[in-house]
Amino acid sequence: MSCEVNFDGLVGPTHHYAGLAFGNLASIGHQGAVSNPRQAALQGLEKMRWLMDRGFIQGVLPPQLRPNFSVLRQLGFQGSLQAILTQVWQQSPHLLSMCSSASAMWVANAATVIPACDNESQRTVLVPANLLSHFHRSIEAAATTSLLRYVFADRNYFQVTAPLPAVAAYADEGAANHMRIALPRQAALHVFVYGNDANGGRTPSRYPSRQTREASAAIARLGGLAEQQVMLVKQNPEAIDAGVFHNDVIALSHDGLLLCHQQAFLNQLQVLDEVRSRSGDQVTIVQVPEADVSLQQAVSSYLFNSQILGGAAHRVLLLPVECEQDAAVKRYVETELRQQLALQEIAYVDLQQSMRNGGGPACLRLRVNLDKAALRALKGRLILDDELHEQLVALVQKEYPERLTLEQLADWQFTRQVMETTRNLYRLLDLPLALLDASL
Ligand code: SUG
Repeated sequence: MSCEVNFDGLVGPTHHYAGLAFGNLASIGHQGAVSNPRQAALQGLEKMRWLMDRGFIQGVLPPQLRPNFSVLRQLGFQGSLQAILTQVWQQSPHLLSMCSSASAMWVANAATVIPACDNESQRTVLVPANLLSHFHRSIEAAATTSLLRYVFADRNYFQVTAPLPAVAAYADEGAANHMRIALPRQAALHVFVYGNDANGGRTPSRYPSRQTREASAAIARLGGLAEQQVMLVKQNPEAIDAGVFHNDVIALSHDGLLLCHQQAFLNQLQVLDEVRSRSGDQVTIVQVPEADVSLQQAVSSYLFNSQILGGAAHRVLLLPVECEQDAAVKRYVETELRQQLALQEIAYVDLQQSMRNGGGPACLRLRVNLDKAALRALKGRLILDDELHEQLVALVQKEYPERLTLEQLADWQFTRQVMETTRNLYRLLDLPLALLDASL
């Protein structure tokens, strides 16, 4: 019997607001705001604790080393780490900001995961995302691949592939554009959502699409999925233009449920008919009408970036607190969704620090289905218990800055402290410090 383990990305100590993600309205809207990395990490840890307290198995993934000196060297900066820092700050503060982004916290973009029970090899396949639509995110891929290869090293249970080729035709943003619909008497259906494809068709006009059909098809192949288990679905270009930069901002799946906004997909009625017929009518689809929650409200409240957890006996919905603050969204959740999703518990979580960069509850987690043996085969100390949670909170409280501006990123003493904090986290999580070499 396998169960879903949520691995949340721990926010790194360089979390800041640089307006780096064009098409992500929150990121652009908070450019230059002063961030609070300590609060950001504590908010994330509080969310993890909430799940753990309800009996869900909760994992944690560490931040990456920032700034990413390895990329700066690749771009021609030379000398000691301190010399590199000085040069890049003089020549391009923006580049330093990109290379210092804590964006690896949004682990829904770390990889796409195909559970062992869904494919022929009977191994969980993880395909690290190349994240190439934005420079600051593309530099995550190397360290993410090393980390996943270390944690999921046991070839009896796991296979971690290489990221897809880093060219626009294979732009891939991981699990954020993938939905798995579990079905009782047949193989799970995998819905891959993309924004554009080589054959043309409608594309967004304002904002970029971040996932291609070709990338999604390649991941389905790598995951060893049979053709009848795979659907490739195009995002609604209007949704992308309204700020839906990933599918998980407008739709989500859990077990046999699919929850989506009325405007999530192109040709939505046909898409949903096909989901129904492919699943032998065993899927529960809840479509949220524009009249109840507008596209704009979906984006500002992040309703669809919530997490549905648990089985039918105790189904829980965990939403960002922004959904509680929007009266229409709250009403819809507490009446319609409570009933249609048969929810036993609804809770709102404060992730404001991450939300200001466009990262809600679901962005911060990567779902991995694991049975007991596979769970035991994991390397590192990544499954949260009271002790680990306490230790992480203590480390964050002691070492994370409470206020961070761009200027501080250029300060050598600050950088040394941040690097030491990252090393301390790896020590606490029983991860080899050599994993940090990819960023040095
Ligand atoms: O890629 N924001 C991230 C948010 C990712 C959210 N993830 C999911 N939806 N799964 C992004 O747009 C902003 C960083 C900055 O502006 O400083 C950023 O990268």
